[in-house]
Amino acid sequence: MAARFLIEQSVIDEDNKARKALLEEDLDYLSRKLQRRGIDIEEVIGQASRLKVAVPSWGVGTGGTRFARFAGKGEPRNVFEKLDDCSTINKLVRTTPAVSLHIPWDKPEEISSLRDAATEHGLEFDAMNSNTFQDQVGQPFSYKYGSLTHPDKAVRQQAIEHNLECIEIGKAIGSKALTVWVGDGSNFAGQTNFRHALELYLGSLKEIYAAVPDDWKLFLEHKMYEPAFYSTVINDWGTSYHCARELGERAKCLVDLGHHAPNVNIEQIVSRLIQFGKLGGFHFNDSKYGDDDLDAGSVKPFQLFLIFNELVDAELSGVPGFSPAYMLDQSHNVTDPIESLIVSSIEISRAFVQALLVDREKLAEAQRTTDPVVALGTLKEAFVTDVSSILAAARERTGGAIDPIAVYRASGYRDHKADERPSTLGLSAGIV
Ligand code: RM4
Ligand code: MN
Ligand code: MN
Repeated sequence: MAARFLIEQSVIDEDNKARKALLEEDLDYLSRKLQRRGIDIEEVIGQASRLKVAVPSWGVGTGGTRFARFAGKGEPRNVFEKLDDCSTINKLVRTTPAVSLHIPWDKPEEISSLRDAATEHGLEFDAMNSNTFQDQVGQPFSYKYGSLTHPDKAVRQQAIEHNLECIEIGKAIGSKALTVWVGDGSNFAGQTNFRHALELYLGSLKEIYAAVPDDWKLFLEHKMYEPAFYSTVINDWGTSYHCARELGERAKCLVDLGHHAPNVNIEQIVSRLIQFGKLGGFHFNDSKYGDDDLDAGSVKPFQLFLIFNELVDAELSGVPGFSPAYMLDQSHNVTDPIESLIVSSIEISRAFVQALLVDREKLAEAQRTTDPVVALGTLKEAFVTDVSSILAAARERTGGAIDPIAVYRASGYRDHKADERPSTLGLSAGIV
């Protein structure tokens, strides 16, 4: 392979040196403020780098809408170039050491070369994602009218086999989970029978579940609508929960933040799934109207904080079996995807750290004494704390950049890639 430009550690270290003094000043100030609340800043900095979030391979390409896709410069053209980009993100933030692959988009010709590339970058593979929401070249049956819930057994079988193949690839690269999101549903009233479609789904999923290794998890991802606009088979967390229970212990529910109606109380859904032992993990993103796939924390940072408030509460209460998987799932239409993923991973860390700062005794007391003003005030006190210096320090101490975007831009990474990766992609629409 020809030499590829990658950001050297020394470049990060040099940039950090120039920013260190100001960071220390900010930390000093914040440390004194937190001390007043009985919080040790060192302890929080240590915790901050504990939370890891996986990056979706498809997120490093430029996304699009139903109308158009405006290709970016130097986009990755294959899974190896995607890994280069993912590794760049991780080098700068140090909280994204795993990549989630989508098959067949990321299907390698040789599995061993994929493993080697990941090892070279110090990356691991997170959940595998199957794709039965579009047809693949040379595939005998079409998914136009459904895949795992298609009325024709032959179509369902083809979709089941695709999922089994994803598991096989995953086993070979050290993945430990399969995420199944199906676009199956209907566009018109009467087009499908709701009960029958769900029965078919469960029948197909049982076959997939049987192939899921003992130390794996099977994530069921619900989504209210799109591409089916009238009804979707796995439309909400309740349906997802029912199916996960039917399937067994290894089956869990995955919450993609964009897959709910606007204004839905997602933090309460998260709490319910935790309580029922079925919270598998997340696809983080943000949205205004639907599955917008905008950057995490860009529209509703308070909601993201409230979700992490539930997660930290569950962890501190020692809920048995609580170990959700964290992943980003975004589509970057107007930004440099690497920058969006950097910023989003930082927003995830920010929400987590803010949630760590909640005075839980005070909150519990406010709940006992029925005092909503103090209850909300306690959450707000944590939410409005500017923890940027904690996040920067956590990055710097683990080898990342105090200012990742500045280092990334100064490195000229994107221009190097524009030279190295002449575009091979034609005109296309499509969300990813
Ligand atoms: C879906 C869903 C899935 C993702 C695809 C690309 O809306 O979020 O997780 O794999 O998009
Ligand atoms: Mn998703
Ligand atoms: Mn989605």
